[in-house]
Parts: sequence; structure tokens; C-alpha cells
Amino acid sequence: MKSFRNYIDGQFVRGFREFPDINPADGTVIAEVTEADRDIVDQAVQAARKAFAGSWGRLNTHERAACLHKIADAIEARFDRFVAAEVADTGKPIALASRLDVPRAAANFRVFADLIKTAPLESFQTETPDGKNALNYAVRKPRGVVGIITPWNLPLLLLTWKVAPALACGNTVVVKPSEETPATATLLSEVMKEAGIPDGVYNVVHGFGPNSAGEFLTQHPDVNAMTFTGESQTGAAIMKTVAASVKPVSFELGGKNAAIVFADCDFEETLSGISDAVFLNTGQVCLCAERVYVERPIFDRFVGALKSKAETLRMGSPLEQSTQIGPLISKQHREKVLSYYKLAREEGATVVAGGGVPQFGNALDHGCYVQPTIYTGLRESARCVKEEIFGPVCHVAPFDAEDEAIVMANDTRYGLAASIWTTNLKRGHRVAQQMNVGITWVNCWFLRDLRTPFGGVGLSGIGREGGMHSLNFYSELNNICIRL
Ligand code: NAD
Ligand code: 6OH
Repeated sequence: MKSFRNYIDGQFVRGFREFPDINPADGTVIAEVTEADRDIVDQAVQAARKAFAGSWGRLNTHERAACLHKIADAIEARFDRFVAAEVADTGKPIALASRLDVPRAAANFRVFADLIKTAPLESFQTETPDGKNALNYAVRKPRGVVGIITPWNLPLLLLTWKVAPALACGNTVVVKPSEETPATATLLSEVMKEAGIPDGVYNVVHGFGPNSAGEFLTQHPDVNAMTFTGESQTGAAIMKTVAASVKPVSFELGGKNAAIVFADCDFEETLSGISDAVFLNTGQVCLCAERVYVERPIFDRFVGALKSKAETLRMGSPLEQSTQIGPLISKQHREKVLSYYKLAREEGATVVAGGGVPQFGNALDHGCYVQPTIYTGLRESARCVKEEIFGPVCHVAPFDAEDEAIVMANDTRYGLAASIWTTNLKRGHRVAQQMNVGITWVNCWFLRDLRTPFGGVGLSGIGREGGMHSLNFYSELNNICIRL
């Protein structure tokens, strides 16, 4: 049996008890994971502090950038192992992990390696009342030890999205991956060793949230900043905990994202885009569209075509190259999604596709599968239209006027992402600019440029990461004013 240990100061360290890491495709146990208690989390934070004060803290930006490229090289050298680990932990299709998760992990390091070398400093020449001048310029310094807590849906992608800029800015990190997906964060330890990153710069603690490694990390007084991706409620709990020590936070949280499809859209391109937006990663992407608004003249045709798409998506073993839909992450999460499938019927939905559990007649019946599902006919106030489900499911509703679609799309406490589908460029811009979200795509979805601001409004988060926004979160600015 494999064992995933905590990684502290360059050593694998056993915790105080073990918990199983389960493959959601068939319910088998992949590994035992060792849980960090408060003392082990403290050791990790102290190791990170020591490394921050050591040789890592003395590297210049070019040396750090070179280190980040070496990390990317070492990830690429283990491409197949990372893919296998991510597929076993999450149940995501191997084709998806190969084209999205693992390449993005390497790209995260390369982008921030390049950016830190060219990041400009702010400066102002200030005219003083006596007719003289002062020069202001801000220098960038690392914050120190950054605590990173991540979810299970895109484990390596989301972890490295934070580790890379944190290291680029010269910080050291203690990461707490999701208890459901501990494998790739652990494998990244090996990468750090090979890339020559000094011990203590990258530390991993395993465990759960409340009264476990997650909470101990957020409570630790020597952690200088916390960055978190996960559920909005967890973000609220973390914020409460860090309030005592006034730590800066960056939160990427949940979503209940809308897609608006106009009758003048490119029908086939839109159909394919919406199918991805609803079903990619079995609907377990914070950016997924769970609300689709379609202009009435094409409503019936679009719903019919999306139904055919949903029913022909290949569901099966994540290890088969042709599989498009894998299981949900866990039995518990499947219970949650199925409770929404039941609720949708109670709320009066018409079931257009799916709505249940598939039968395979083999070991996959022990897995956490649900059918890709489409509903119509719900009121906008229905819980299934308001609450994040985080499964392969959407509700499709018709609209008659552009303004009506905008009002419905914005009628949510979340505000992460939206997508607009139209061939009318003016309308695309006009509608996009009225979306109360952090990210709007026009005629595409989840098309990423890692230099752009990424994050949400309302329940979807606090702050932005991406490009300079990440560098600004993972560093402190010291403004220096010189009277000339
Ligand atoms: P989650 O909030 O349950 O868990 C995320 C992480 O937080 C885990 O590592 C968990 O152990 C830890 N945690 C839980 N309670 C904690 C506490 N009190 N203190 C400290 N740590 C704690 O989220 P999840 O179920 O793993 O992921 C799914 C959710 O994440 C969805 O809501 C999804 O929308 C959201 N998400 C958002 C983004 C984004 O970029 N906005 C990206 C991915 C996922
Ligand atoms: C949420 O599940 C997906 C988040 C994606 C990113 O943070 C990213 O950088 O692409």
C-alpha cells in the first residue's frame, strides 16, 4: 500500500494517524495518507520560516526564475506519473488530465518565472509645494511564509497556480491539499528536490479542514498570508480564523455561473462550448455553467441538441483514452449532487436528460458516477437555479430580450464567470460589460491567458490572482519617497 506523508524541511514525515485515499472510479483504496496534527503543522511552518531566512531568501529574481523553470522541467519529466496520480485521485478522464491539468502545472511555473523577471516597479515624480521634486518608487518584497489550501477538482493545477507565483516572489510555502486528492502535491515534493529547491521552501501537510491541518495552518501566527481555493463557506470560516492575526487573504471560491446564448450564435460552436462548460471534469470546475439562458427562437432546437450531446458523452473508466465523463469525487459528493437531482424534480423541473445513476455491470458500479443531466422549467427562484451543485448538470431557460437575460444572469449571490455566445460583436461587448462577475468569456469558455486577472465577486471570492495580480498578492510593496 502506498503511503502519502507530510513533507517538511525536505523529509517525508509520518503524522499521528492515517486516513484512506480512495479512487472514486471504483472505490478502491489507493494509499494511506498521514494526517498532520498541530505540532506537525508547526514544524512545517518553522521549516518554511527557516528556509525563508536562508539561501532561498538571498536568491535574486533571475535565479528564482531559473529554479521555477527547473521545476517545470521536472514536472514534464514525470508527466505520466503526474497524470496517473491525478487520474487515480480524482477519477478524471486520462485525456483531460493529459491535456489540461498536468500541462497547466508546468505552464504555471513557466509563466511566473518569466513574469517576475520583467515585472515593473511603480514610480512617480512628485512635485512639492516649494517647487521642488520628490521621487517615489515601490520595491517588491516577499511576504514570508504563505499558507496554501486547495480543493480536489483540479488539484495540481490549482495548487501550482498559487505555489508558482508565491515562489517567484521569494516566499516559502506550506501547502494543505484536499484530503480527497493528496497525491500530486506529494509528488511535487520529489520535483522540488530534483529542481534543487532548498529544503523547507516547499512543505506539505495532509489532513482535513476543521480541527485538522487546514485549520491549524490558518491559525498559525507565523504564516504571513493565506491563499485558498474552495467553497465559499470554507472561505468564510478561514477568514474568521485569520482575522485574529490580520493576515491578508486571497480567495477563489464557488460559482453559479451563467451562459447566455443568443439566436445569432454560431450554433455548432456554441453547442460544443456549452457542452464543455456544463460537463467538463464531470461539472466539477468552479467556472462551469449551471445556468444556461437561450434566446427563445432557438430554445427548443438548442435544448434538443444539448440533450443529444449529453446522452452521447462517453462515460466510463477514467483510464480509457476515449472517456469524456468520469465519476464525481466521492460518495459524499455524489449524495449531494443526487440530492439536487431529487430536489429539481420536487421543484417542478422537466428532466430533459439524465437525472440518475448509470449502470455499468462492472467494477465501475462501485464508483461515484452520475448521469449528465439537463433540466428545464424551473422558476428562477428555485434552489437548483440558485445554489452551486458542482456536478454535470445545468438548467436551461428561455429569454426574449437581451436585458432580461442580463438580469437573470446577474441574479445570484455568486459572481465568478459568465459566457456570452453571439456573432454580433457589439452585443458581445455590451452584454459582457454588464456581467457582475470576475471573468467573462465571449464565444469561448475556460480559455486562459495566465497573465489576466482571475477571481470572483460576491460569494465567489476576494481579490484576483493571475499575472501581476498574483505578484501583488504574494509580495509586499515598500514605497520609498526621496526628496530631490
Ligand atoms: P472545500 O472548501 O470543502 O475544501 C477546500 C480545502 O479547504 C480542502 O483542502 C479542505 O480540507 C480545506 N478546509 C475545509 N474546511 C477548512 C477550514 N475550516 N479551515 C481550513 N481549511 C479548510 O472545497 P472542495 O469541496 O474541496 O472544492 C469544491 C469547491 O471549491 C466548490 O465550491 C468550487 O466552486 C470551489 N472551487 C473554486 C475555484 C475558484 O477558482 N473559484 C476553483 C476550484 C474550486
Ligand atoms: C476552478 O475549478 C478552476 C479554476 C481555474 C483556475 O484557477 C485557473 O487558473 O485556470
